[in-house]
Amino acid sequence: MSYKKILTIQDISCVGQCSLTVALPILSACGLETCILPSAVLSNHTTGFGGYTFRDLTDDMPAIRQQWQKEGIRFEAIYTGYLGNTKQIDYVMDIFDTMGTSECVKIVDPAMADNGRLYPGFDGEYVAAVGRLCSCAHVILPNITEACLLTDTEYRTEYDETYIRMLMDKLVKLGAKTIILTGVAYTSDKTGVAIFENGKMSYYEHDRITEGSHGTGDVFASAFTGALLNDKPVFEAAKIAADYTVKCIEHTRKDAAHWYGVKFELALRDLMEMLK
Ligand code: PXL
Repeated sequence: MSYKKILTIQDISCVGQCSLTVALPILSACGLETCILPSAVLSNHTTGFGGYTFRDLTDDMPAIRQQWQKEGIRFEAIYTGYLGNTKQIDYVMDIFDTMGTSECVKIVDPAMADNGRLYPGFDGEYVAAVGRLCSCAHVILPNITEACLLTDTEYRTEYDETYIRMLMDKLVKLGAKTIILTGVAYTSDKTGVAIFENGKMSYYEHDRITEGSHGTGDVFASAFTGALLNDKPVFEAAKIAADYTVKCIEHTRKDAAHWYGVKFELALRDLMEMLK
């Protein structure tokens, strides 16, 4: 694998093991030069804590991009996660258009919702903007809640393959070539990832651990991106990311005080081994 430079755009939640504090170490462990563009700085993430501070960095984004452009900096991949507002999404689309190499891989995790609900602070206008961003991506990684919001589909907790195929067909119409739909569980003890690539759907199933799964979307998306840029095929990259995420949850599940994230650091060696 050649040494690649990737840009990841998401918030810094200072406490809570999500977004940049997860993406940066995971991508680095995958052997990638990882540049960051923080979309906001929060004291902690927005789910489960009693409150949070939020410093919006939207207005810094255009000047940072211009400076990079002056320096002739280009990225071989751009991966986005949690973004703060609709204006930021326009700036990110501009970065997609101007800051990638000719082969740049654009990966969008539409991190905005889970368990049937939007994260605090987001609304329908934001969902529509995330949909526009997804249409500019090569790969999108929604969970089922995000997929429903993006496609205006009723959210269900119980479903069959027909429902997942219908969601996938609607996601394809958004425009991304490759779709990784996470948290697809047909039984109570297993869950998995549905993958759409080159017109075909496949499914990777693994054990389902119900406790302690906050932030696993970011862990999965970062590990998937790291594996893909290590030249792993899409299905293999999704499998590696899923297996790594399960290991992270296993390290965390017995520690009730650690409800806000997963101990992803303890499984980084396993991830590096899986990439060999
Ligand atoms: O992708 C999870 C995430 C990232 N960043 C912030 C969040 C969340 C989920 O709650 O609040 C700020």
